Order: sequence, then C-alpha cells, then structure tokens
Amino acid sequence: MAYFENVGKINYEGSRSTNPFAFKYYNPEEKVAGKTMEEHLRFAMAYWHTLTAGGSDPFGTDTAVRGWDHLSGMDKAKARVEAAFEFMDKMNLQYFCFHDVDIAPEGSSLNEFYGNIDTVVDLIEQGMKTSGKKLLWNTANMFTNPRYMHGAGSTCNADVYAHAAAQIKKGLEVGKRLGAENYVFWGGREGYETLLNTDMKLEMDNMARLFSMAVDYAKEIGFDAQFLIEPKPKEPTKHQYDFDAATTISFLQKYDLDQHFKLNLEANHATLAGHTFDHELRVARINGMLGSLDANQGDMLLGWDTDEFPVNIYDATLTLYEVLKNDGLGKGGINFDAKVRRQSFEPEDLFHAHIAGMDTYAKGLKVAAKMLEDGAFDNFVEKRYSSFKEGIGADIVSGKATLASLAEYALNNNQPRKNESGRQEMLKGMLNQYILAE
Ligand code: XLS
Ligand code: CA
Ligand code: CA
Repeated sequence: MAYFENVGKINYEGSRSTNPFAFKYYNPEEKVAGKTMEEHLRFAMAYWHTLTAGGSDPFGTDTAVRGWDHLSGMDKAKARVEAAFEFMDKMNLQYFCFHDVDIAPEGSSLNEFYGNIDTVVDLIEQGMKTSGKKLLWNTANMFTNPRYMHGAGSTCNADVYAHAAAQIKKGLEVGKRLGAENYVFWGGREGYETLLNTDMKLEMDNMARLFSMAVDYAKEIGFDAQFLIEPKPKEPTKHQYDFDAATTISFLQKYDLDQHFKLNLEANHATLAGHTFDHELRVARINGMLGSLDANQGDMLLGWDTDEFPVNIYDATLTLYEVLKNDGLGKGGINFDAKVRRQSFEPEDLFHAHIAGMDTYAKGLKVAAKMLEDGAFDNFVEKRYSSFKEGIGADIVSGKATLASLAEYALNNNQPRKNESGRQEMLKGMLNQYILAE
C-alpha cells in the first residue's frame, strides 16, 4: 500500500522550476569538486521526526495526519517501515537513522522489547535489501522512558544503568546486522538539575565506563561502525555533560576514548550552546573529530531546540566549507534531524521540508566549493598569519623560542611590525558575492 500516494518521485528540475515537488539545486549526479552531490552529501531521513512523531508540543497533542494513524502497536510499527522505504525512494534519500524506540514499541518488558525490535529489524533488513538504502546510524533512546528520569549512564540507580547497557548492547547488535556506518550516543538526560543532589565525578566516570563497555562489545561482535557522541548543552536536562564539541572532546581525551569516537554535530545544539554551527565543525575538524551532521536550524526568536528544516543558505555555505576542508565526512552523512511545523500536518509537507533542506545544502555545497577553488579566503588567512612563517614567528612555531629569548627580542625590537586590519566587513561582502553569484 502507498502512504504517500499524492506524491511521485522527486527529480531535479533546475533553479527555474516552479514545481514544488522538484529539486531546484540538488542534482545527485552533478559533480562538484571531483565528487557527485550524492557522494558529498549522504543525506539521511530521521525516522523519529518523519515517521514516529506527530507534532505534539508541551501545549497540544499530535496534529499530523498519516496513513498509519488508524493502526497501533506492532501493526503501526510495521506500517511505518513500509512508509519509510516509500518515502526514501520518492525523496531520493539513500540513508536513514533511528532510535530503537522509533522502530518498535517497548512493550511491557525488556524481553518483549528485544522481540519487537527483532521482528521490525527483519522487515527493515528486507527493505534495505530490495531498495539498496543504507543505515547511516542507529542509537538507543535512553531519555524518554520514565526510568531514565535521573539519567542513563549518569543515573544514581545502578539497575537503570544496567537497563541502559542492555539497550546499547541490543543497539550494537542491530547496527551490526543492518550494516550501520555509525552508532550514535546522545545524552539527553546525562547531566544534572542541581549540584545539591549530584555526585558529578561519579556520574561522569560512569558515563565513560558505559562508553568503554560499548567499545569493547562492538569489538567483540565485530561491529566496525564509527562511534559518535552528539553534544548538546541543555534540554531536557538543565546542564548536560556533553555541552559542546570542545567539552565533549576533552571528556573523550580524559577517559582515553578519543581514538574510538568522533562527533555528530547538530546545528540547533550549536546555537543552544551559544555557538554557530561552523564554530562547532571547526572545533571538531581541527581535532580530527568531525564525524557526522544533524542538519536543522533553530529560530533566532525562540530559545529552544525547534529542529526546523535548514533553509539558511548562508549557514549552509559555511557548514559545507568546513566539510570540504575536512575532505568530507568519511562514514558520516547529513541527517535531517528536523521536523515539519505543527501546522504543516499533511504528508506532502514532509516532502516540501526535505526538498527545501536538500536544496539548501546542495546550494551551500556549490558555493563553498567555489570559495575553496578560488582560495580567496584561504589566501587572506595565510597572509594574516605570515609573521609566523619566518624569523621570530617561525621560532615560536617550531618551539625554539623561550620566554627569555622572546623578551630579549622584544627589548631589542625598535621597529615592531604594525598591526593590519582584519577586514571582516570586506570578507563578509565577498561571501555574499559568492552566495549571490554561484
Ligand atoms: C535531540 C537529539 C536526538 C539525537 C539522537 O535533541 O538531537 O534526536 O540526535 O538521540
Ligand atoms: Ca540530533
Ligand atoms: Ca535537536
């Protein structure tokens, strides 16, 4: 049965097309900087937003109208699998991502949950075989169920910790079976509300222990996915331990886990942390930790995680600039962790949303590639730091300089170099020129 019968396959028609069900910029076969757009962008559908969620918010219930609404339990879960493959096929998405609870009902025991997962994973595996679609990543939802009120890896309750471990174990087995390219950990409840009741050190040590166990188990079963941690500063917990890229990297380094993990960065989480998305990508990139992206955007006027589809070309350009500088995302991809607005309740809206997101990133890719090809920004940066290429600057960089040798140099330096303008406004004008011209 078709769940999206009003919509056919979405094709590329070019920037002059007025067909709302066509790509204007995303042309999968088009080559940009030596690779096709499809190879660069590796777009993924987020199962939870596209199939499982229904538009509820803290003030109102679901609004979405979907072809599986009349079903419940496992019948609904099975219908969603069919809908997922129909949607990915029509939308030309090659990858998808899910949490365990997105695909299967938890039932009344862990054992029943395992059984439900197995049944649905059989169907997903079948769908992947016939369609060629791939699993970018899966993860365990350790934040929705009330048992996780105090956290999962950071809980004060050892039995809850064990339950979290059981979910991760199953998640790794499912990931292996479906050939997941990555496995994600997002710690929505890994943090605290008040230090008055919190042993922060034990909580963080325990989280690291859980990650180590996961690394060991993946090795044991021969699951070679890239492990990813997804930083977010707050929401639902007031203060989350994986606050941002820099905090997460130092956590991984402290516990000797950095060689096993990279980061899954989300745009809206970056802005909640008071950063731009490209800042987070840059921090990850220069530390060799840029793994994968959750593409979305927040709203300047709202202070929470609105998970809107990304439509901002300016941000997309700067994001793709970092991705290209990283020589791509390796096993990672671009997952639309984004939801249609509550008022966009019809199935067609899911298509409009993904088209807008994919076109935005495609256009951003083309602009960023041109910026890199011309090297104008790179040349400016190179020149800006040229004083570190020779003389005293080169001594600093090579490690030859000491405080004493620098002091001696400064004392004898009668004609210090003059500072030069950072030319920020000129550079931003240039960026606009690239966006408007390309
Ligand atoms: C929530 C997170 C979550 C992760 C996966 O804000 O973005 O959806 O991506 O658990
Ligand atoms: Ca996310
Ligand atoms: Ca989010």
